[in-house]
Amino acid sequence: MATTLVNTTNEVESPTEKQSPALTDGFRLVVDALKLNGIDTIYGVPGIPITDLSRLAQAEGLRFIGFRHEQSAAYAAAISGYLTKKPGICLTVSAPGFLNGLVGTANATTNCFPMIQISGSSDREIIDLQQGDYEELDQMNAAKPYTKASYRVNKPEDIGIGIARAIRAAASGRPGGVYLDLTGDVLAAALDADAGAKSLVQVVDASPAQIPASESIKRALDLLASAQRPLIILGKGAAYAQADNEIRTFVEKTGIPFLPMSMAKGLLPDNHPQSAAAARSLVLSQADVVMLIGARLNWLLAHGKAPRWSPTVRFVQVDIVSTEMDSNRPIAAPVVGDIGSAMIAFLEALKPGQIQASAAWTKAIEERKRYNVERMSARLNANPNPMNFSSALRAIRDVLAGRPDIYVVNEGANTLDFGRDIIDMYEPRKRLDCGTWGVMGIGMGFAIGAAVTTGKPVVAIEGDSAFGFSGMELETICRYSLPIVTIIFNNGGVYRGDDVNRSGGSDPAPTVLMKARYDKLIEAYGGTGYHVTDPQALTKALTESLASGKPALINCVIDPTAGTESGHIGNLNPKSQIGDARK
Ligand code: ADP
Ligand code: TZD
Repeated sequence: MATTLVNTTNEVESPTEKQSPALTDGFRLVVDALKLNGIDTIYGVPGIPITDLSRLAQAEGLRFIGFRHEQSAAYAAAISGYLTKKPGICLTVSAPGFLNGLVGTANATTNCFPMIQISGSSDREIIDLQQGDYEELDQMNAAKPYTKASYRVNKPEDIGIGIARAIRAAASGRPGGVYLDLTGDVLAAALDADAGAKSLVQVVDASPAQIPASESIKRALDLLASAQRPLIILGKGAAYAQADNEIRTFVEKTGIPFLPMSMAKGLLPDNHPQSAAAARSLVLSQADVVMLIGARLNWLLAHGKAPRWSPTVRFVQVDIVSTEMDSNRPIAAPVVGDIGSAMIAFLEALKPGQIQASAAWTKAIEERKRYNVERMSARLNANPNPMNFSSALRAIRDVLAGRPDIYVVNEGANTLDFGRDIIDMYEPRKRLDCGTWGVMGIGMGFAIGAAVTTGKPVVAIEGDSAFGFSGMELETICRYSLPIVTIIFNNGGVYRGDDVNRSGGSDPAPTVLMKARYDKLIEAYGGTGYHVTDPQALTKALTESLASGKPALINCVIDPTAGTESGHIGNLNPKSQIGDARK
């Protein structure tokens, strides 16, 4: 796309005369608007009509991270938004590229991560009359059901306001994925440079504090004070809020045991004495008052219902969205506001000694923790040959224990479930995983997003099936020389690798994959590959690759019979009412 910046008149001007107006265009206005709002990175895949936009962004000092598939680019943008509270930006081409990215944007909406997918789109007149344009799709309307907001810019002078609206929609209130459609015409259109500069909008306070009502704070504290067996559940909304000190002070001042949801692990360290993670079933079923901080009562918490929960449990819920209250169970003490403001208000209103966890409750939890840890330790310390999930994760856990700065990405079924339980986290927002949808394919995108955003090393612990969804991004990792170590738990299948074709035919069973040498893949891109079959070799490979700070992949061979169907959520598979559906 040629973009010329020329004077529009041929008149000769004297030096004292006003210069004829310089022009700008849509491409430049987009880059200027992003820069004005402090955005420094774009994740995307170039092509018609946004190739020049990616080039110009790079020329103007933005970092452009080019992916092999838009879905991973969107995951990277989303996790960057989660880590920074500033919307991550994903740039896609029209129709198929847009749809590829939309999965990641929808996942951001579901997980409450702020991101903006900006996509070029084809000729509006042709799209609207369905006359068959190149990559024709009514993208703005397609995006609506999956995003927090979906906008289209039709005039270059609206680019500034369009980007401002997108930023505010993504970051304010409950964060989410936002779609911004930029037509090819708008990108190419020229505008007087002064008018263009004036049209830009710098968003003031994109995510304003939302102070909860003081009555709601008092009601919640009174309820907690009346509890015999109180519990605090920390969700990824609490991690996102970056109110780490206030949350920790409240937990410690009240002495209430806490349970972190998977991405809230590390908000308080996993070895904190008040952590009830190792007594999860006990505390969920016996707590009489539960304070939810940035966690929804969705499937991940069994909807707050019996038998996992006490039928008489009462809830305090701290959330920025009022309609989250009473979603599954009645909420006795709703606290609607942002978690940072709410925790400050709680600490101000809390009277010394007002809330104390009873000694009997704390003792019961301690005893159950000890019992469960002992029971687990036998499995964890065993050395089966071939390795299983536990013995491999033990080796990884021990290396990572000395490196709390490292980001851990984790996906798979068993790899996820065992990984969550075995790998302790010591710092907030360091664990990034499949989240609310339990989606496979976030691995490489999250790893790249975390490494690019923070400059810190990342270890991605991946099921072999999970890895396959975004495996080509190894090339992206190597191209940008990112400090990412990918560990593949290779049991040769989805869940496990030993299923059989029930027809007796020669095709592999639906869940079976090749026990491939994934370490060779990264070697094709100049990274370092390791092939390990025992915990000692895994320890050595991980230690070595972290020390190198370079891209590496560890093909970690585990027992094909290790693992259970769907990991810990096998109960969600529909069971036929007329017998075994597999035959
Ligand atoms: P988890 O999966 O860890 O249980 P969820 O994603 O279900 O967590 O819940 C996160 C909740 O946090 C959402 O309901 C969201 O509205 C809320 N949330 C996100 N950011 C904030 C914030 N800054 N203040 C208050 N609530 C927030
Ligand atoms: N597709 C998408 C996008 N998300 C999904 N969650 C699935 C398919 C279904 N699925 C799971 O829920 S887990 C999983 C799939 C395909 C892979 C499990 O195998 P794995 O992990 O090798 O990644 P384990 O550790 O061997 O169980």
